[in-house]
Amino acid sequence: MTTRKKRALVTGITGQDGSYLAEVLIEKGYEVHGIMRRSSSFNTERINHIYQDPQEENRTLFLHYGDLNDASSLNHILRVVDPDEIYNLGAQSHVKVSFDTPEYTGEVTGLGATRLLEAVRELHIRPKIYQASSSEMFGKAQEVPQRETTPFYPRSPYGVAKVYAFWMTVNYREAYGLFAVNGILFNHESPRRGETFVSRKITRAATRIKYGLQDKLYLGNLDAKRDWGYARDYVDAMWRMLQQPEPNDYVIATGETHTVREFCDLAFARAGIPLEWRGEEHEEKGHDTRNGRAVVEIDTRYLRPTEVDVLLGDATKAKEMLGWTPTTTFAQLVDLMVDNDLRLAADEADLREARDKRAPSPLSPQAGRGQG
Ligand code: NDP
Ligand code: GDR
Repeated sequence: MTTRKKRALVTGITGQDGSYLAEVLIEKGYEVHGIMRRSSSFNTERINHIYQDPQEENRTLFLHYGDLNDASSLNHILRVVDPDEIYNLGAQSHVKVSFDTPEYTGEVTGLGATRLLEAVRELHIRPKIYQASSSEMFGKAQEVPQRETTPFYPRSPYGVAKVYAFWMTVNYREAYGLFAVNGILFNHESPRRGETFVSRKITRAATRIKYGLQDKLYLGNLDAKRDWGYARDYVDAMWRMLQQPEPNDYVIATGETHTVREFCDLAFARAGIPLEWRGEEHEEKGHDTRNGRAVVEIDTRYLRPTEVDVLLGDATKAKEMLGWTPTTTFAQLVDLMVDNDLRLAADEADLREARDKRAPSPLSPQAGRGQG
């Protein structure tokens, strides 16, 4: 008799965390099923390296079209897959964008969790469920550092939606005895981070500026402080939470906090551009000390109507109960992101040069050369 592989269902598999989690679960011998949205352009870039054709035998990765806004698709996928573990990572996850799309964010990030929990209840299946909760729930932090018992005070439609999903997860655990847990994860980054989150926006810009592909980086609040960890470490914590004998909620964080300005300092220095800050408030600029050129400026469009000024997590409970600790320091995280983006920028510069050589455009520096 062949034993069934453990089956995991991951919403948000095409995102940063989903892609790392899928890798980890496949390595552990799971059969991984991911829910992806239909998109007019490819949205599988982060999982292309583990993609397996439907024609392949002994597949370990299966993708299903579905949407957290579509309960019927969730019901159908759950019935077909019958997972042992569900990781609900799908979300409209951008805090600033949530101010522009509050209702949609509530639908996906908040009600999406309910649709999933309710589908599990209605189908009478008993998978273990992980809900991707967030340090944004602490918002205007009522205590420093923040731990599992710190009261929530969300400061954005995203944060409010996550608080709702958090309590729905607790409620389904208590009301129906589901093994449902919340991982309250602080910011975690990687070379796969979306390019509009501040960490990746900085590392992409610093490296593109280095190669002359971009002149400046425009940012919002340089004083915001975040507890930044490495996404690979954090998906391991998600898995550990579902291997426990009892469901519980855990904070996952590094216990260090740094400003956006410090992130810039390290990233630009790693890219070979030492920065010096001059000016006050919105006129503050980061100058390249080698030539005095301003390479970082503030654009008030990136400020948020209500900001989360400082986040700092205490992951003692995760350390004691899950044996989890972060393996990557802040400086190592910045370095590995910059090193990745230096390679991307170098490739982009090479491509641009080759293209300009083939067909000099009227705007390219080569245009007009050799014409007499
Ligand atoms: P990403 O934004 O990188 O990924 C979000 C994923 O959700 C993508 O796969 C996206 O699909 C998918 N998605 C968006 N809308 C829907 C929808 N309507 N139906 C189904 N799927 C949808 O986020 P991260 O990987 O960084 O984060 C994973 C989860 O963890 C999110 O819930 C986030 O809110 C939460 N979180 C993240 C933290 C972090 O620092 N990264 C910290 C704490 C919590 P597509 O690729 O098509 O856009
Ligand atoms: P955050 O991440 O809001 O913490 O949410 P983000 O990287 O967007 O912002 C971090 C801090 O940097 C400040 N900031 C800027 N942010 C962006 N995006 N762009 C800018 O130009 C900029 N300038 C300054 C922000 O104001 C903020 O203070 C992330 C998401 O992954 C959530 O889904 C997750 O729940 C939380 O982390 C924990």
